[in-house]
Amino acid sequence: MSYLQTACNAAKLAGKMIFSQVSTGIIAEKKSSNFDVVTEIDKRSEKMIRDFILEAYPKHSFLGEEESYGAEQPLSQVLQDARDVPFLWIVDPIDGTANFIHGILGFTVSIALACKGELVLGVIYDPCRDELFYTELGKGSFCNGKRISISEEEQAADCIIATGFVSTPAFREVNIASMDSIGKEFRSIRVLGSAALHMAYVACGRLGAFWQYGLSVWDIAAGVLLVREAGGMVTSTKGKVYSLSDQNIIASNSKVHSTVLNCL
Ligand code: 2AM
Ligand code: CA
Repeated sequence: MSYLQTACNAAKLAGKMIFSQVSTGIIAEKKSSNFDVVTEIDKRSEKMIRDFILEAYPKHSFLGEEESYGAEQPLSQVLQDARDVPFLWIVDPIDGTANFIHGILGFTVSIALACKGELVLGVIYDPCRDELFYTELGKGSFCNGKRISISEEEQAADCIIATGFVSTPAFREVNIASMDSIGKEFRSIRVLGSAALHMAYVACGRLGAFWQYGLSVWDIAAGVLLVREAGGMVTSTKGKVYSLSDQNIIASNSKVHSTVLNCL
């Protein structure tokens, strides 16, 4: 089985399990604060994906949001060392955990593979619409077997842009502040609750752009390659080419990128 097929199968397996658990009374556990929550389903999903991938490739490295890092090394170190790691799987077992907890249908599974620090594969599965987005470096982006590409709109006023709020108060504040200027330029703003879903929607042209402060690598790694391979652009909010340790990002159809950049 190819790496891509393995990632797609793992994402679908976990995604269907998550979807079967919506509104079944799953309890949220607090992580760092009331805003930062996790459920047993996040952990079950991560274990399913980790077992699936590591069974196929026992020598590969695995970085998951919930349980697979942090014990020995801080995340910043893991990302700094990533350029020496031949195969690093970067996994968000549920992106949009808050939606999942509240019974709102907006969550995804996100799986990326980085080889020596370079993103080579990305899969985002939305079990709510049964949409499987996937890409490989140099091969374009796809959704459910069809090639996808970014929107052709040149003007921000013709595009919908999305954003989101992480659990860290300082990042929320700066994100909210930036909505004022962005809201004046774009047709409308959406907050769907999953950064990975936003990235997938930029890649397939439903959104013209997405920006957010305070993200982690597992939220966006798959989406970064998906957007790039669909013809779009991903940078930090300072306009630098995305690197795995960037937390503040803009993803767009390229044409409206500078408008977002100038608003921040
Ligand atoms: P999560 O559901 O996996 O927590 C919501 O706007 C988006 O921000 C989701 O992708 C959510 O991922 C992410 N998010 C929320 N809190 C975060 C945090 N403290 N660090 C990184 N990403 C976060
Ligand atoms: Ca996440």
